[in-house]
Amino acid sequence: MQVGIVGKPSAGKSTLFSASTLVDVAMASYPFTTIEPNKGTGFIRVNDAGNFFNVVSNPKHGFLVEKESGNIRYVPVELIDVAGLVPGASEGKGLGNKFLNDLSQADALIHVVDASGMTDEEGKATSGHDPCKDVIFLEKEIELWFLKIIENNWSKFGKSHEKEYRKRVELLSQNLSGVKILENHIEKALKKLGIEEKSFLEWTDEDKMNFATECRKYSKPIIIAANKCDLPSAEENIKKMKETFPEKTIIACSAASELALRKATKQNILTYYPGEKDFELKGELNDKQKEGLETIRKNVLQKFGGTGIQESLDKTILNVLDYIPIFPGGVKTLKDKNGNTLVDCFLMKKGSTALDFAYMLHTDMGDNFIRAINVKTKKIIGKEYILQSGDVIELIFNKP
Ligand SMILES: Nc1nc2c(ncn2[C@@H]2O[C@H](COP(=O)(O)OP(=O)(O)OP(=O)(O)O)[C@@H](O)[C@H]2O)c(=O)[nH]1
Ligand SMILES: [Mg+2]
Repeated sequence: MQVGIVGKPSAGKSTLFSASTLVDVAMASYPFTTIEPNKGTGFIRVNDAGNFFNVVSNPKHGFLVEKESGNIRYVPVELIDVAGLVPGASEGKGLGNKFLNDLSQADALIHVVDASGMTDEEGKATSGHDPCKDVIFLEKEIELWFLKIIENNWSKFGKSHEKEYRKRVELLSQNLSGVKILENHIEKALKKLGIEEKSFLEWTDEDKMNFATECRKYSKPIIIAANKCDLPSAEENIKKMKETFPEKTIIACSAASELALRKATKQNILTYYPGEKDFELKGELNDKQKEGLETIRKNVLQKFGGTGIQESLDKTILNVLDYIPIFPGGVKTLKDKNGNTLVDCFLMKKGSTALDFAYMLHTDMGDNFIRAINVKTKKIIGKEYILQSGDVIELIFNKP
């Protein structure tokens, strides 16, 4: 699973990326600081299954934060930070298509918007820019990119009178799999537009554009990180964005604040867990450091209930993509052969079954599945059992 970080130049994409991954990357106030994409690992927060059993887990990937209210598990997800996108990118403006191709494998996008209105549509310093415009243009550019791919290949199958629905889905899927538009996305889009029965010859230009738009919604769903909320001009703009786009997920964010807190944690001058509403100072701090951190506390954490960065990642995976955490474990023991507890946590699409889980772990486990056990309830479950968030599952299968 991969999450793409997108937006116009200077919106704060690389700052958000660096805050989430602690990878050092170039960040600066001039447009097109990033050219080659940055890849790294971020983490989403889930309730650790060890809490149910009163044990402390030892994650093999990610990490655990022990808290009285319940331990929190940070599960890794791949992030990609790409070059800035300007209006006309799908026609080659700015860094154009190169940038777009870097996003091909993303399953969802975090759109970083400069909510302060202090940068224009090309990322240059200004004041009073309306960030609502950025929300619209970015989605349009991605949809135009998809439209271009559809149109480029249209001559290959667009003349065909293909009568069979399944064949048409297959052709479209071959056409669009390179940008991870899958068959189920295509089928949903066709159904939504009511053009399942139309042969390709009957498709109008409008059908093609609408189809690209629907494919974008299903294959690259977007949440909006309304960034730079630490700046005074952002508050009013964020309110306006939420009013203008009530159907969108819009989260007030300060990537710069999150980065400062994460760096200070690394330097051991404070205790802060990503996603928390507060931090604790420790060690020797000079006045300037103290003042900077107190400003973050007052202007961001207290005002918005956090920096929004962790929330953006969590919501992308858990709400927008609808994934749930599933833990392999056993009724006899939750430990692996090295004595470590609940070492793995996998993210599975809501609606996945016990059999899907077996296949995800190993083809042999799926092929030789006998039954499974819900370790929390100790009940036997069949292959059709629909997994629930936080389930601990023991698989019983014939050894091949
Ligand atoms: N005040 C404030 N400034 C921020 C925030 N996030 C990023 N910035 C600043 O915005 C500028 C651009 O940040 P980058 O992270 O380089 O932006 P980008 O979107 O990656 O830009 P390109 O790579 O050029 O597309 C830098 O000067 C950052 O310090 C924030 O939350 N608050
Ligand atoms: Mg950048």
